[in-house]
Amino acid sequence: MTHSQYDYVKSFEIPDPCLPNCWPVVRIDGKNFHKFSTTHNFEKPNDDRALKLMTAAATSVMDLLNDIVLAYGQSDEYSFVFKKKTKAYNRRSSKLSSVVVSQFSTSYVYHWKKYFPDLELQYPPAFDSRLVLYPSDKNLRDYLSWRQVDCHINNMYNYCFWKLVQSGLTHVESQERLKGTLSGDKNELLFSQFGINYNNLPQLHRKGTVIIRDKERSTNHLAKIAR
Ligand code: DGT
Ligand code: MG
Ligand code: MG
Ligand code: MG
Ligand code: MG
Repeated sequence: MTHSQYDYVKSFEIPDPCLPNCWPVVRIDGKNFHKFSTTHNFEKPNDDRALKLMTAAATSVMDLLNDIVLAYGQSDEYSFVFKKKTKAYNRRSSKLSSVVVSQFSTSYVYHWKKYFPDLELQYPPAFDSRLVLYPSDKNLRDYLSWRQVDCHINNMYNYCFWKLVQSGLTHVESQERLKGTLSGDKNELLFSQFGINYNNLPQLHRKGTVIIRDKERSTNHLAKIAR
């Protein structure tokens, strides 16, 4: 390899390895999906086509990166858990984070037509990504629980909100009606006013999607379960 006067610039690139013995988790999230979901008339509060498209894109990420053992998704986000001892990209954080979000974004666009055959994509969506290291199994479990609780809380609020709007209240009135309500109050509201038993709503909406790699089968076969 030839050396040049420019070689010194390489030293500005700071190493960013993931610590050993930690679970690397990359979370991607749609940029301004408030606008994206409105522009594309996503069904409220959950659009199954959009959720399935997210899962198709996540599956494509897992097909590309064999060291991802599990993914969890809800709303406009997906978390990807790499195995603790992954050597992919020499554990370089920026590489792992960027290849995940890049594959996810292109797959989302690539598969769009399959899930929205009658609706043209209006503009290219963007996703952000971050990598977080979890040092213990408990921390990892708690991380996944945290994302699932977020799914539950938002879903319950959104179900109530859109039911109130459909019943004739304005957005502001619906917000006011829900201000300060606890989970039990929202359950009660759905049941008494709309005859909906929250626990009978689809698990996909209440709990999100888990994708696990099936080790028994070839690495490209992924078993999907909705929890
Ligand atoms: P960000 O992430 O800070 O760039 O901003 P947003 O707008 O993406 O906010 P975020 O990620 O906290 O919330 C997700 C947004 O996406 C939220 O406005 C609801 C919308 N969204 C996600 N999935 C669905 C869906 O299935 N149906 C509808 N109607 N909206 C959805
Ligand atoms: Mg977002
Ligand atoms: Mg946000
Ligand atoms: Mg989000
Ligand atoms: Mg290269």
